Amino acid sequence: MNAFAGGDSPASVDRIAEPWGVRTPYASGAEWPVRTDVQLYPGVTEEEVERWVPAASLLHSNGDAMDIAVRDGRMVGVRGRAVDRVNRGRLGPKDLFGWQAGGSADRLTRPLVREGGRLVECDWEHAMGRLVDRSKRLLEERGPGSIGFYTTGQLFLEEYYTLSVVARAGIGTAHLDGNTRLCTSTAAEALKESFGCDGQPGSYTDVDHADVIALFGHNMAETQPVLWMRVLDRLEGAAPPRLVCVDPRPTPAARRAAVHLAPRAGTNVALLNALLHEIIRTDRVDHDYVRAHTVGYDELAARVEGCTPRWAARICDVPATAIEEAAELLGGAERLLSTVLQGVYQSHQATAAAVQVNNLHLVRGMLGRPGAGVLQMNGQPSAQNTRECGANGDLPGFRNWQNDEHVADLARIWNVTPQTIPHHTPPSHAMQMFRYAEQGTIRMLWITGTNPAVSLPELSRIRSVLRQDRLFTVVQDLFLTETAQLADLVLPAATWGEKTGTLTNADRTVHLCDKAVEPPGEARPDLDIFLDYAARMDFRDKDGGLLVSWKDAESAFEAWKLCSAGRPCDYTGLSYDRLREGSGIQWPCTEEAPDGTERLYTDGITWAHPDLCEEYGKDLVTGASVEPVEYRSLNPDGKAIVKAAEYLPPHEDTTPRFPLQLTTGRTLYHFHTRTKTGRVPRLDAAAPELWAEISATEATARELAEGDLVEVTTPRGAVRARVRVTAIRDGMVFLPFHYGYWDTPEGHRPPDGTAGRAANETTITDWDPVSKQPVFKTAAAQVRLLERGDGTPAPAPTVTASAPAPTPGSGS
Ligand SMILES: Nc1nc2c(c(=O)[nH]1)N[C@H]1C(S)=C(S)[C@@H](COP(=O)(O)OP(=O)(O)OC[C@H]3O[C@@H](n4cnc5c(=O)[nH]c(N)nc54)[C@H](O)[C@@H]3O)O[C@H]1N2
Ligand SMILES: Nc1nc2c(c(=O)[nH]1)N[C@H]1C(S)=C(S)[C@@H](COP(=O)(O)OP(=O)(O)OC[C@H]3O[C@@H](n4cnc5c(=O)[nH]c(N)nc54)[C@H](O)[C@@H]3O)O[C@H]1N2
Ligand SMILES: [Mo]
Repeated sequence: MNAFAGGDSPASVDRIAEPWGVRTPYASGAEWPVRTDVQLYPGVTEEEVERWVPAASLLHSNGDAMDIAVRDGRMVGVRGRAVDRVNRGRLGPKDLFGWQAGGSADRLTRPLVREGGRLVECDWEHAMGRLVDRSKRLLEERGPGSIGFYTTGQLFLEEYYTLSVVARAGIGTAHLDGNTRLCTSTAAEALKESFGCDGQPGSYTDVDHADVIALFGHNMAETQPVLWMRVLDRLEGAAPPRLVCVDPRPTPAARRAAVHLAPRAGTNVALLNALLHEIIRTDRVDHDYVRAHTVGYDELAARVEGCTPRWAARICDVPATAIEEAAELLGGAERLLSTVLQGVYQSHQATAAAVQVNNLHLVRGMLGRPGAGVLQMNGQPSAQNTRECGANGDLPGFRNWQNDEHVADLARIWNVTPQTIPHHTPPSHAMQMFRYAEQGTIRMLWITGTNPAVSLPELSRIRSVLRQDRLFTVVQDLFLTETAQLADLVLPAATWGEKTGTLTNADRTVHLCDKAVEPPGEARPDLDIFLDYAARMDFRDKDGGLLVSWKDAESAFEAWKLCSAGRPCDYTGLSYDRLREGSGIQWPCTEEAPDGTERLYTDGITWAHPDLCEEYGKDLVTGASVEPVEYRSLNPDGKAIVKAAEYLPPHEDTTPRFPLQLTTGRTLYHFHTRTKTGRVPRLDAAAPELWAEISATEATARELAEGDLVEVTTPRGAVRARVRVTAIRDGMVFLPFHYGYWDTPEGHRPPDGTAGRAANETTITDWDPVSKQPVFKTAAAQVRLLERGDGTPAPAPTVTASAPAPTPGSGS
């Protein structure tokens, strides 16, 4: 299947067995030392590489810069870029090996169209003809609201911006969203709620300075391994930081933490309210900062007054003393860095909890200086760009759809009338778009760079939505994924290394990825496909000129710069040439700040003013929008908003029939639905099959042992998996969500209703009322034995959160 059965280049350690590599310790405030990681195709030496082509990782949001090694027109390896601010040469296991997926023999090389029930090859002329015919017919018969676009966090900025113009001003539909809805819509929402606008306040260099680092629902070691290397190097150096880790699983960070809190899933708000209670009770509040830069503090103080550690201990099922210890660390920190990810964003009360982390920083005045920062993390490599460009439902440039002046400004840039841009209702979110498709309002759904038949909740429902005859489903991907198999039209895309474009990581660092090799067969860059579509649809501006006037990635980037000018994500000081100079550069980057901007809010809050803000905010419990007048009277001077929230119990709680909390997530070696990492032999072998994690207590109670085959069932469906006994909290079962069906024999696919192997067969159709992010982390499940194991351990990694539980008496 794949030409690369690749081993490691001899000089380096085995980065599958030792994922974080060797330590380069450094002291607080010092510069993180360089360590250059290289992985070349076996037998190829660095001298034999013909060209090194600049890129950054496309398998997570850390933005690790690297150069792609090319020989004889093929990728033969990667090397971390030593001069880059993000990784200083380091790469994680997925980056060291993941590039091999592009060369897979089963890449899509020609468009496919459904004829008589089967997908058959066709040429581009025919494929684009079908797409354009269907679009025009729907526009005529049913209007723009019958067309929806569901995109991703894995294309390039230039592609999102083009798609955004096409969908908003070309088609004129409100139905444009990304899978970023499943990923970081809560990050964006939490930033809007607290600071009036999206945009990461902190910087990765805060790791170099922090004295306390708190991780909230973030398995950093596995999901941003290079950022974790930075933390590890601090832990080994002088004046190391102390870690607080909030995660029900024994993640590598939990094992290194001064305080590890392992709460019941879905109770983050209770825990955070208790932490805030303690900080206020012990008066660790920066009153000057609160007075100068915030509104809403008194409501917060009143809200958390009764939220004692004892109160939270009962809800979260963690010792009250541990909550006090954590509060002591957070309250005593001089330079506090917090990171937040899916254990918050995909859990119950997602936005409410993420906002409480912002509150922690606001009340302690921990923002805008070295080491004091909050990282509302991203997940996907270019999720930040999906948001900036408005391919996530918002308007490009973090413009406010409820502010007529913002809409008029965008209309001016696009040279269309403001009425062309849908802005009279809130932009549709992905879960709603699938509902519209289910009900028949949306009749064409163009899916780019995402695999919803594995990644959305309640898969039997998603399959039936996508299978409908009346819905014209277009899938643009590299492979014949589970989703592509249900499509009416499949467009073969080029990817990373085969096309040019930029992407922006979680700390606002922009990198350029240059084209290194030719795409296979007739596969085309996503940008070319969108441009071709715009040309064939003949989208025009209000004076009859071309709506989309750019021709390639660089001219698309230049067009975006104009759209970003004067907004928080200002790119006007950047260019492709500048991005080829060495390190990535953080936005805003302007004439006044030509080297970019390390931290936001160094001098107060800048984008929360009623005239500037991206959103007026929402009720944290109901999600109801705050009216513009209300916002104006609450926050006339544009300060940060300290927003309190009360704890509410999770929607789906355990019952005698479904006694365990089900949570789902990731492992170090795989990316999402494994379309890339599952095709790379060394990554595949590191975690080849689904497993289910439970604690020793739960295993004993059910007479289960490591390696037994079980069925994990919820009211939606079931999966079969081997048991891994770990130090996960009692009362819980964890499933990685990576395992779909593309590489299983036909007979192993789940006819709906029977057990499969995709975790989302079991998850619930439910979302956070504020960010509309699906709840993948809290459901109730039952685990029962299907077949005894033969003593072979579960196919789960052993150096990660999935490590086998220490056996009693082993002393570890
Ligand atoms: N190896 C790898 N890296 C990746 C990815 C990948 O697929 N594989 N994907 C990228 C993407 S798109 C994303 S979004 C990120 C996600 O990165 P993370 O958010 O770090 O990963 P997850 O495994 O989804 O969830 C993190 C942790 O949340 C915990 N958790 C579950 N429920 C709760 C809860 O109620 N409260 C708390 N406090 N914690 C809880 C879980 O135990 C889990 O360890 O990773 C990115 N990086
Ligand atoms: N149960 C559960 N479900 C989850 C999560 C969870 O923690 N638990 N996490 C959620 C999160 S955070 C995320 S981000 C989603 C991820 O879910 P998806 O986005 O659906 O997963 P991927 O496998 O990354 O799918 C990306 C697709 O894009 C294709 N692709 C890659 N590069 C390109 C390109 O350049 N062009 C085009 N056109 N296609 C390309 C890949 O082949 C792949 O099919 O899953 C979500 N679902
Ligand atoms: Mo994600």
